[in-house]
Amino acid sequence: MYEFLLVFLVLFGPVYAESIPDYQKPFAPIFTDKPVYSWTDKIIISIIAPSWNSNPNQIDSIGQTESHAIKISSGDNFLKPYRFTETSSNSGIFSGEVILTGFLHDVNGDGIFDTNPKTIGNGPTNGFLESDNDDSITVSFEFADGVVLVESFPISWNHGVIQFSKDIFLTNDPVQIRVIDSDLNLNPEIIDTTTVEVFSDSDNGGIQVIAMETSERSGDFIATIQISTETSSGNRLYALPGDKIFAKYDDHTLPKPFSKSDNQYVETFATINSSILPINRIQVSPIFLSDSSGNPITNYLSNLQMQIVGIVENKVSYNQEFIYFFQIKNSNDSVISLSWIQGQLSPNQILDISQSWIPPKSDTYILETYVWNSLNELIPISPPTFTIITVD
Ligand SMILES: [Ca+2]
Ligand SMILES: [Ca+2]
Ligand SMILES: [Ca+2]
Ligand SMILES: [Ca+2]
Repeated sequence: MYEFLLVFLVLFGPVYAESIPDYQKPFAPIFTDKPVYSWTDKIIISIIAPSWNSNPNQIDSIGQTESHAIKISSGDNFLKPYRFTETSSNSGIFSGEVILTGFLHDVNGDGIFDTNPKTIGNGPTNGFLESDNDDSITVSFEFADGVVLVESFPISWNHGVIQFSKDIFLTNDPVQIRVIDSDLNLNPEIIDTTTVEVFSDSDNGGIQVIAMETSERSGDFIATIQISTETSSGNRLYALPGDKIFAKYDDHTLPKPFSKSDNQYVETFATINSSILPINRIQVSPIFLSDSSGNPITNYLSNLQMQIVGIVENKVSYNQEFIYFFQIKNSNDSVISLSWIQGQLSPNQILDISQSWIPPKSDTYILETYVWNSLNELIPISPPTFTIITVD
């Protein structure tokens, strides 16, 4: 029927406007811009009703009279009559918008309702309609006497999703966090916000950041933070290389079979890496040998105490734990001494490390140094050094 009418319209133009609807086969050309809506979205509805295009040179409207009313309803709440206007003077397509206002509900668990439910408006774009979380919206239009077109479409809450923009961030990367939950698009005409908790292995308390909706109706929220290797504040989260960082928010708008009062944390994580490779995080200088007063010595004698002195420099901008090993081998390649010093370096700190040693006899010795991050992980954080000395 509809295809036939279109052909007719092309051939005879406005004559079509005079045609009488087929009461026996009413088509139901009511369309919406989305198949499913969240509880506080905007609904854009179109009705194709060429027979109501009574003047091809002017914008006609439908639905505002009681006899041929448009009714938009959700549960017990409804708007009627509701006026739709023609999309252009000769389109025969009529459209209207309604903003769903949900019901009284606290979406973030702070004890304060975040919605403003109301049902008011007469069209074409000023309507507000209260709606439940798992209602359906019904649009009806009495398009000819006794012929009512009806279309329904569902409302549903959604499981939220939270994401970091990458799996691994370097300490100097911006960190983007995204929340996708169209239930948090509480007002489809403004940019909404939502709060996200972000924390790390090094700072379990973490920070709270505001994520901004990417457009008025997107239900897609983005926040950007920086990593700090010193302290958390504002949009900076304290995290060290090797840490996991976490982002979460509490979804108080869960689809069935959850109930209205249920809530569930939605969480994700990423890993922080230093932009400096582990092997370059501490710089060591070659060792030198001194007497007990710290004066360098050049002649090495057996049974005389000397100090082996190394220098470490922290090359990263955060505190670093380290273990510095001295290992001494004799000319048979046997380890005759192993000792270590454990400590922490503040950002860019330079430190002398010294260990006393008494060569047991005349020989050629190899003095080796190693720097690791910890006894548990054994990650080298500087290259080893090797120094050969001959003791008389
Ligand atoms: Ca018209
Ligand atoms: Ca609230
Ligand atoms: Ca919005
Ligand atoms: Ca939700």
